[in-house]
Amino acid sequence: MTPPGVALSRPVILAVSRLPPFLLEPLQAAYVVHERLHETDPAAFAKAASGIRAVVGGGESKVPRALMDQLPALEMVSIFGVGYDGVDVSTALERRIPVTHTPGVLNDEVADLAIGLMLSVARCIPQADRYVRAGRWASEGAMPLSRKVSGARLGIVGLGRIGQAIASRAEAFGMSIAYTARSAKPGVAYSFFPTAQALAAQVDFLIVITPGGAGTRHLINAEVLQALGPGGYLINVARGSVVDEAALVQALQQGVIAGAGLDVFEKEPHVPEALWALDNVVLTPHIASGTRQTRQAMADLAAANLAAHFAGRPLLSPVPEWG
Ligand code: NAP
Ligand code: 8YV
Repeated sequence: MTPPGVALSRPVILAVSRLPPFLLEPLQAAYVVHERLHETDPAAFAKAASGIRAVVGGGESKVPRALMDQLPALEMVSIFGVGYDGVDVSTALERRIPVTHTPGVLNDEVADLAIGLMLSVARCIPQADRYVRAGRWASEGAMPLSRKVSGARLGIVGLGRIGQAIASRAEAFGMSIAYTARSAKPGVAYSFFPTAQALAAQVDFLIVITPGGAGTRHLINAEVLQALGPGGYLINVARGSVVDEAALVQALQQGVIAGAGLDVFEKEPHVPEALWALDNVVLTPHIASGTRQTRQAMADLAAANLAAHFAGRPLLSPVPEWG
């Protein structure tokens, strides 16, 4: 058993989101972990706050200035995810608090789901499943025909780590690939378009995989959807904030685009009921990295960043703003 004195000397950390047991348990062995105390028990949080030295949370976590201001001893933020748009990085940088994330280890998984959503919505796989279960095959006969994916034109919004993993999968489907990003990528053979709208006008499928946050808010708006057109499909595996959800609902309802595959939403876990009602959309609850294997790899990296910090070793994967 750990002697009480040793237990007291463990660094105190705050988990700002619900963590899986394979991350929470190793953290509890090394640290005193307050699980979402700031939300569940503000009075206890007020007492504990001055001793909290690190914050840990998933990619959707909110770590605003208001929270950091209550944590005078905060030394680092470790995000269990690659996206960190919920973290006020400028405040962290001002206070010389490093922020780490988990890039790379989830590329395959997120790319797989992007392709899965594209196939699902184009080939109507969930709709077909519902058709069989409802007995409609027997009573109504064959389903309406769907849309071919192989050989079609794919546009990728954000050709970073995950965007490139999506592109290499799409190559195997014989798709022609084009992309937009903040800048053209040297040495990349895919066609570059300077805006999402110009890209959308040239493709059948538009997959969005940029970071969230102020720089990409509503990058996919009514004009982009108009450019994608009545034969086009939108897939969003980035962040809900990147797509103007009200404009998307309207575009789907009015046939401005053909369909959408969505893993992320503006107000998670709330998905507009207007989307539930539409048969030309496939909806998943932010599961793109959600396999046991990949979440374990993310957990290991998030924990290793914390361990490196408290051992005075270099961080494994600080966010790019950290330099
Ligand atoms: P990354 O390597 O940093 O790539 C991001 C790409 O987005 C880069 O090509 C970047 O362009 C582009 N981009 C950034 N701002 C843009 C803008 N304003 N307009 C157009 N393109 C822009 O990131 P990653 O590892 O691929 O991850 C991307 C994002 O996916 C994460 O930040 C996260 O939000 C999301 N994600 C979601 C899930 C999920 O569960 N659904 C899982 C993992 C990740 P430049 O190269 O020109 O800078
Ligand atoms: C996870 C994510 O859902 O990596 C990201 O940015 O959004 C996802 O991988 C999340 O990090 C787990 O909480």
